[in-house]
Amino acid sequence: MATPLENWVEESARLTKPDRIVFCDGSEAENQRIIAEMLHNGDSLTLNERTYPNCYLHRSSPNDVARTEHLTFICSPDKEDAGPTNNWMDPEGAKSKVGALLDGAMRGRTMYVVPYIMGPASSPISQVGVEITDSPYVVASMRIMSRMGKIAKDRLGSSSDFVPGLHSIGDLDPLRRYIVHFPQERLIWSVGSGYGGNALLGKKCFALRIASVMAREQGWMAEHMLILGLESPGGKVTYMAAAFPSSCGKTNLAMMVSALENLGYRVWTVGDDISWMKIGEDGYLHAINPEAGFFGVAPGTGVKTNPNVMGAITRNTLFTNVALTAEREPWWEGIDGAPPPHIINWKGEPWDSSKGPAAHPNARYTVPAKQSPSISPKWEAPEGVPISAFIFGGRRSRVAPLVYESFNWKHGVFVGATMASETTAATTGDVGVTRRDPMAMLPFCGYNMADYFRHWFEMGKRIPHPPKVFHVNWFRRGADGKFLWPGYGENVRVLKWILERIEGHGAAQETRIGYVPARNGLTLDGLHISPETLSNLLAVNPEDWQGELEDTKQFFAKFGDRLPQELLEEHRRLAQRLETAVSAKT
Ligand code: GTP
Ligand code: SPV
Ligand code: MN
Repeated sequence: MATPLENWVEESARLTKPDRIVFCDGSEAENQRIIAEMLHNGDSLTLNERTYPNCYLHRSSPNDVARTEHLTFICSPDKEDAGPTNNWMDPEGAKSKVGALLDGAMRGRTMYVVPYIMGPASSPISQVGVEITDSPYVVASMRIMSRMGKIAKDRLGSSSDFVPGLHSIGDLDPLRRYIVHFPQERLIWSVGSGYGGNALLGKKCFALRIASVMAREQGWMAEHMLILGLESPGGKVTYMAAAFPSSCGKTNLAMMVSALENLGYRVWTVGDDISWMKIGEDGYLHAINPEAGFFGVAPGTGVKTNPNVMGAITRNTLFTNVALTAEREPWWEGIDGAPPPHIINWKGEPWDSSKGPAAHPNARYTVPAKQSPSISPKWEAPEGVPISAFIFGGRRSRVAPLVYESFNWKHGVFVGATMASETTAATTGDVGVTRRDPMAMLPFCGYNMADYFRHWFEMGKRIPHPPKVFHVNWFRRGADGKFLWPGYGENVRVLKWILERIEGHGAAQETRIGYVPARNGLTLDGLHISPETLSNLLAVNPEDWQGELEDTKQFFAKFGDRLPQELLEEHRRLAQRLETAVSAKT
C-alpha cells in the first residue's frame, strides 16, 4: 500500500506535471549533482576553490531578494482565526487561485522530494517536514539548513506525521507569487519565489507559522528567537533566548566573540533564528534549535564585528546576492576595509561606488551551524537547553533604553507584545519605518495574535520556573545620528548584567518601565564610553513613553474583545506610573 508521503508526492506531481521526480537522500554525491544543476542553470557560480572550498554564489532574480509579507497568507477557514495582523484567504479560494499557478508549473523541470527533520535527529521535540520543490538551490539550501534526506525518511517511515510543503519557483513574477499556509491541514504552498523564507519552507513557513499553531494547541512555544549560552567564570553556562525582528541582530548576538573573554565570559551558540520550547521535567522551559544551519545577513558582517561567522563561512557555504571580487571571493559592505578593484555587484554587473551597494542589503550566507567556532556542545542535546531569560529587542533610534528588566512575567509579556522596531531589508517595502512587531512574530504568527498573547499568559501559569524577561536596544542614536552603543561583542556586557539579575545580585535602578542597570551596574572595563553617553543610553524619557502608550493603545484596539485583559491592565499600570513621573517633574 502507498504511504501518505507517496500519495502526496503523486498528487503533487499530478498537479505540477514535472518531467521527472527525484527523491533526495541527502548524500554528498547527490549534493554534487544538485550543485552541477545550479551551475548549469546559469544563476550560480563556483567561488575561489583555494580560499573558499566548496562555496558557491547564487544570484536570485532582482525582483526576488527578500520575504514578501504582502504576498504571504494564513488560510484558516474563519478569517478571525488569522487575526488583524495577517493577510487572509479562505482555504478554498487559495487552493483554486494558487492551485491554478501550480498547475503544470514543473513542466520541463525536475521535481525534488526533500524530506527533512526540524531539530536534532534524536530529539522528541523535533518534527519531520517534506518539501517538494523544482529549485536545486532550495534543495542545496535545505541540506545545510535542516537534517535532510535519508535520516528524515527513516524517522518518518510510513507515518502521516509530517508537514507537507509544495514549492515551485513558477515564473518568478511577483504578480504570480503567493506563500499560503493552511494551518488546519498543516499544509504549505509557495509559488513564484526562490528566495529565503519564501522558498525554504522548513524555516518561517513550518518552524514558525505552522509550528506556532501546533504549539498553542499542544502547550509549547515556537518563537523567532536565537538561543545562546553565556559561560561565566566558574564555567557555568546560563541559557537565554532572544527575539529581535528580522535583520535586528539575532545571528550576531548568538555568535558573538565576547569582549569580556579575559574576565571569563564567553558566548556559546545554540541557535540563531528559531526556538522550539517545551516545559522540561525540571520545571524549566527547554529549547531546541530546529535548524541545522544559519541563513545570515552578510552586509555588516566582518572580522571586527563577527570573527566567528567569518571563520565559519570560508567553506561549504552558499552565498546569495553578495558581490564578487576579481579573486572570485565573496564581498559585501562592512566585510573589512576598502572595496578591492574590479568588483562585480550582486546582479552580476561591473560595480563602482556610484551604483549603490555592491551586495544586496539582504544578501546572505547559508552555512552549516557546526562550522561555527562558537557552536555549543549542547546544540544538539535532545532534551534542549533550560532557558533562564527571554530577551526582546528591536531597532529603535529613540525611546527604548539599552536594556531594562520587566517587573514580572505578566509585565514581560506586555513588554514583548508592545515591541516595536524600524523595518529592514529582510522584507520588501520601506526600510526604517517604525512598526509594532510583537515578540518579533508579526510576520510569523500563524494565527490570531490576540490568541498568541493569551498563549503566552497561559504558558506563564504552567512553567514552574519561567524565564525572566528583558528588553534591549543596541540601536539607540545620539543627537549626531550615530549609534550610542558599540554593539556586537560589546553586547556581552549587557548579557552579563542580565545574568547577574537572574542570579539575584545585579545592581539595578527602578524606573517607570522596569529596572535598568544602576550607575555602576554594567561592567564597562576597557570600553571608552562617557558618563553622558551612558546616561543617554539608559534614559527613560516619560514624554517618549507617553507616545508609546498612545501608539500601543491603537495597536491593541485592532484586536477588539479578543485581546487578553491582562494586556490592558498592564497598559493601565504603565499609564499610572508615567502619570506620576510627569507630575513629579512639573
Ligand atoms: P534575520 O536573519 O533577518 O532574522 O536577522 P538577525 O536578527 O539574525 O540579524 P543579524 O544578526 O544578521 O544582523 C542584521 C544586521 O544588523 C547586520 O547588518 C548586522 O551587522 C547588524 N547588527 C547586528 N548586531 C548589531 C549591533 O549590536 N549593533 C549594530 N550597530 N548593528 C548590529
Ligand atoms: C528573517 O527575515 O527573519 C530571516 C530571513 O530569517 S528569511 O529566511 O528570508 O525569512
Ligand atoms: Mn529571522
